[in-house]
Amino acid sequence: MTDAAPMQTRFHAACAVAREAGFLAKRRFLDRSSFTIGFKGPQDFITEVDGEVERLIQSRLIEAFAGDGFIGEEGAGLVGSPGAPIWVVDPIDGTSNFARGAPHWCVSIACILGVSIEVGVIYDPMLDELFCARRGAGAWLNGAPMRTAETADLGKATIEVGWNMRSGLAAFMALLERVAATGAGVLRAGSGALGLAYVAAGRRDGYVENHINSWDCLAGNLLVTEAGGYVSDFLAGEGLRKGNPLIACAAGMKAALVKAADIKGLAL
Ligand code: LIP
Repeated sequence: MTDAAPMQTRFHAACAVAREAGFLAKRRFLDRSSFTIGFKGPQDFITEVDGEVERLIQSRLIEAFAGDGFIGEEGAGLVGSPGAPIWVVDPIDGTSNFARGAPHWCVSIACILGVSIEVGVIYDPMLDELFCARRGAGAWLNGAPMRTAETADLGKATIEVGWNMRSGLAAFMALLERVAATGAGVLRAGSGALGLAYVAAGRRDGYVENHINSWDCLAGNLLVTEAGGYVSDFLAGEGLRKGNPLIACAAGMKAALVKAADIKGLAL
């Protein structure tokens, strides 16, 4: 298929590829002897499955959309034609959960055009839940429309605070304390992409992190905005290549959560 394919075609292709990739990852997940566990850094888990799934996703999407660019968490990179869409992919988000046998991980596929997220697809094969969105066309969970929660009081909210070793323990603990001090329920579940999908589905009220990478969050960011929520300007500056801080939440949470989280370097 040429690069003239409209975004709607890319949306449907991304949904199909996310399912195929999720089925492969689930087979490996259930056969615990089919992979080994390594570390890219402190608490930064990696298995052979991450690369296997990423290569599958890249081959399917670039075969269908020759000329598109590709950025994968595990290193798959392809420079596309000038001005072409770029696929931004985390083959397994929640790798620490995947590695330890905890069924809270997903496949995350986004497609951007310039600084506009056009397609976002997150598939959780363990629950067979496909979260998807196309810019301007709404957000869907297994074919049903998604809306973020109506919560407007942090004291009644549930907020996920993402954790990674990139920002340091002190910054994480300070962010966690600021959010918890509002009376919100706080948790860290180990998959930023699923955390964002849950905000879009109204299961949680917000997701905050001092630093998150583009492949972890671009699909989820579109889900949240298309479900009526707020997302900070993640692609500002070097967000695509270097990551950025992130706040994503139900619309009624925005002012209070941005104030309470007080994340340095956040682009509103
Ligand atoms: C995940 C990210 C997130 C972080 C998680 C985990 P990965 O990425 O989505 O930034 O909070 O702990 O690191 O490494 O599982 O693909």
